[in-house]
Order: sequence, then C-alpha cells, then structure tokens
Amino acid sequence: MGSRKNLCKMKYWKKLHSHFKAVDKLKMRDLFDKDKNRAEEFTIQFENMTFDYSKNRITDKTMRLLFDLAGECNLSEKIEAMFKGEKINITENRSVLHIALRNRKNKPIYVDGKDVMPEINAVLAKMKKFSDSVRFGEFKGHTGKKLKNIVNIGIGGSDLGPMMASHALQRYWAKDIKCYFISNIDGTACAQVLNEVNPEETLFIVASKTFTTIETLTNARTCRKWLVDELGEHAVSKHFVALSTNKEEVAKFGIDTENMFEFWDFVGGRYSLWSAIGLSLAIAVGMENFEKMLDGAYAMDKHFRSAAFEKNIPVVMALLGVWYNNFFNYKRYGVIAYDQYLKYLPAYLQQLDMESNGKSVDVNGEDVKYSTGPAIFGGAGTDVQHSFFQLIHQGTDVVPCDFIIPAISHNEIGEHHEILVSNAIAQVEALMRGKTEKEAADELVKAGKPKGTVEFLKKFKAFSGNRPSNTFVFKKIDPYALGALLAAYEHKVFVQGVIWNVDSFDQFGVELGKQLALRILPELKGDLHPAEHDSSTLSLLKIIRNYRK
Ligand code: G6Q
Repeated sequence: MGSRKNLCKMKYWKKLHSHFKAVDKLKMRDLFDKDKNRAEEFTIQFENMTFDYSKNRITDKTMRLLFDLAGECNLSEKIEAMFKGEKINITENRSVLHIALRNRKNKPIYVDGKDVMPEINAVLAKMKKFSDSVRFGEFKGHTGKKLKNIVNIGIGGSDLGPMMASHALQRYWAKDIKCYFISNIDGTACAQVLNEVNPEETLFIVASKTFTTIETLTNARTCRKWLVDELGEHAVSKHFVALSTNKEEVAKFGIDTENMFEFWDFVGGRYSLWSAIGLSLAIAVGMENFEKMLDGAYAMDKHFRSAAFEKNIPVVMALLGVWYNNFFNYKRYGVIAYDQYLKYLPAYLQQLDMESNGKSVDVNGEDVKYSTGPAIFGGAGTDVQHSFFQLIHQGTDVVPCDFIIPAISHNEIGEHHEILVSNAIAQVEALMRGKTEKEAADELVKAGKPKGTVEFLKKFKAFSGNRPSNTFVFKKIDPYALGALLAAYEHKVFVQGVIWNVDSFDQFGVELGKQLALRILPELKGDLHPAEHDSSTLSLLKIIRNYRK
C-alpha cells in the first residue's frame, strides 16, 4: 500500500481529536429531541437493506470529519486498487480478489497480465455440474446410494464461511440433504459426525487452501480410514472431493485431482466462501441459490465501489468503528443477530475482523501508535439478552453493537417473530435512551416501594444510556441478502485496514502457536526437552503425560 503519513499526524485525525471533546459531552437522547430528522439523516437504504446508524455518538460534523479522514487516507484509490487486482496484500505479494469470485458481469480482472475471470467461471461451472449431480442423485456413492450427508472438513476460513452460511440458509437446503462440519482437531468433532452418518450416503469435502493444515488433514485421514474400513479403498473416489489451491498435496493425500475444485492464492481463507470453498453450501442449497448469494455480494461490491462515502454502508460502518476504537477507546464490538439461522454469524465475523485487523505493525513495517482491530463477539438475540447484555447495558466498558433484524421470519409461527423483533428494537432504544435515576425512582414509587427502598435501589436500576448501536433491517434473510450483508462486513474491515494502514490480508499471528505445537507434539510421548521450555510449559507437559499413563 506504499508509504503514507502516520495516521496520528494527519490533519483530520487531529481535528477529530479536538472535535471528540465536544461530542463526548453530548447525549444521544438530546440529539434526537433536537433533531426530528436525525433517523432519516443517518440512515442508508440499499435495496432491501436499511442501515440506521442514527443511534451513534455523532453529529453531522463528526461524519464530515470522518469522511475527510478517509479522503486523507486515499480510501477511494485503495478501493480501486483492490478491485483492479493490485497486489495490496503486500506482505505476501498477492492480489486480494474475493470480489472477482462474484464479479457477475464478468468484466476482466487482471493479475500479472492475465484475466482471472475465465478460470473463476470454469470452477463455478464445475461446481454447478457437480452440485446438481449430487442433489439429483446422479453422482452416487460407491454402492449406488444417493449422497445425502455432506461433510465439510476444514478449519478457519475453510470452515467458518460455509458453516455459517449453510446454517444461515438452512431453509433452502434440499429436503433430503444434511450438512455437517468437522473443523476442530479434537477427536470428538470427528466422532460426533461419524456416529451420525452412514458411509454409503456420505460425501466428504476436504477444504484446505494449502492442503497442509494439520487439523484438516488429520480429520480427513480419520474420515478416509473410516470410509475405507467400511466400503474399501475403491470407494474413495465416490466419497471424497477436495477444495484447494494445491494439486500436488491433494494427489498425495489420495484424492483424484479430477475430484478437486480449485481456487487461487488471491483468495484469502476468510474471504473464500464465494469460491469452491462454498461447495458444501452449493450442494445443500443448490447452485442457483449460491449464485444469488454471489449476486447479493456483487450488488454490495458495486455500492461500495461507487457510492459517495456519505451514502456508502461499508464506509460508514468502518468509520464509526474507528471513531469508537480510537477516540472513545471502546475496544470491543458486538454483533447481535435477531435470526436463529444467523447464530454463527458473530463467529464468522470474529475471524473476518480479528484476523484481518488484529495487527500492530503497519504496512511500512512500523509499530502502530494507535489501536487497530477491536475484539468482536456476539450471538443470537434474544438468547444473549439473557446472558451478556447486563454488561452491554450497565458495564463500565461500552460495547458498540450491530443489531441485525429481518422484518419477516422464515418461520412465522404465532407471535414469535413479533416478540423477537420488538425485543431487538427495544434493546437499541434502551441502549440509546438509558434510564435516569429519576425515572428509576418514579417507577419504584409507582410500584408502591417504600421511600427507603426507592432511595437505595434507584441507582442500581438506572441506566446511563448513550450506548451506540447500528441497526440493519432486512426484509428477509435470503441468499441475496446474506451475500450483501457479508460483503458489507468484508468491505468494512477493508476500509478500517486502510485507515489503520495495516495489511488486512495476512495472518502471521496464527503461525507461532502452530510452530510450537509441532515441536511439542513428540514430547507428549517421547523425550522431553527441558532446555527448550519455561518451567510452566514443562510442568504442563509432565502433568498431562502423567494423566495419560
Ligand atoms: C484465513 C486463514 C485461516 C485458514 C485456515 C485453514 O484467512 O488463512 O483461517 O483459512 O488456517 O487453512 P487451509 O485452508 O490452508 O487449510
């Protein structure tokens, strides 16, 4: 991304710091009272998605300064650089082209002078052919039975995307097909799935970009052995396919490369749902729905690339995140999905965001002097209202949150959805408004509590409010809407990476633990190497060896 002025020295960064002092004193309640058009002013409509960011600690001026900061960071040029296939992943010298995977108009995108679209389209066509043939029972198992259990074996980016999206779109699954996901190296993960499926009806999809990841290969070997023990070696070609960039390793593992679906090093793991990594999803929901998801993402890509910053959902999301992270010092971020099908969305976004922007060295190789990616967590409403929302409402740390609300449920049963939606709306209102001590006291008086109790309890029952949130409202969570939503988050993360001047597309932080695990593995059984460890590590090894005796 080239050398750039330090963020802290930028004109609009400094202006935002002075402006922050004024905004810090403001109450959102008052801002809403003063300006009846606030909601309208701070809402962006994108097709069937409404993004209301009015419940944030911002004024017009805040947003103007944030947009100016984005300009000062050359955001528009950086966006173009990504879409044009420039090698913006500077530490790995790679283009970042998940956007090419859903480039539905097929306009050429060049990497090293070669248009990547023909290869992408060829893999999509191969995915269509294969997913149709599994769904319609033409591609059968070794004993001639229909493949009804689709088991994706992968981890990290090769698991979370398809796992989250398959659950999000469960209503679109073919009636007789079920998806399973094995990611953890914990043998229990394998055992739980293998106990449920019948080998004759099971297709294993080994998803690994590198095809060297120890968890995935160990799980895949266990599943392969299980299948071979049941059906014999000849069954493998009818029950195993691979999704990878690494033909050689796929062949070495014992999967025919004819059964391999390729992708490329310009697709980062956590951005790979749109590639062959989505095969389990495509089989479950059908390629038509998979392509609708790509269409939704493409629509968001176009919006991101062309909308003015003021009307640009990912840009606004990102700048608000920077505003809280770097000015208010709010280091955590919540994502609350009011849709049971989206229950894994926070886990997916956790990887997307934290692996991308959990960095402390900038693209010039300098230590950053400001904080970068926040800790992301979340869950499904209303469940989480009964768990961590206490802290969200009354904790000492403020956690800005995104609330995701579909207006229509896939399961309109009785009053369930009305109750769900009213809870979601009530939460964002409560976070913004809070409850003053006087309001708390009045309620206690009304409930007939004696004066002493009122005086004692009113402080406990008061809510500071002024806690920020964004609200996404969708008509319904369908493949198109899901695609658009996920792409919005991807671009949010990208924009924040640009502001913080980090490479959002590498993940060296996950390497050290992997290296040490390989060193420690033989020590669980064989010789210990005390000189190589600290006393705690050594003692843990000894304790575990003892328990395992
Ligand atoms: C994601 C990361 C990481 C990766 C896994 C699995 O961006 O790169 O989560 O997806 O480590 O890697 P493989 O797909 O190579 O097995």
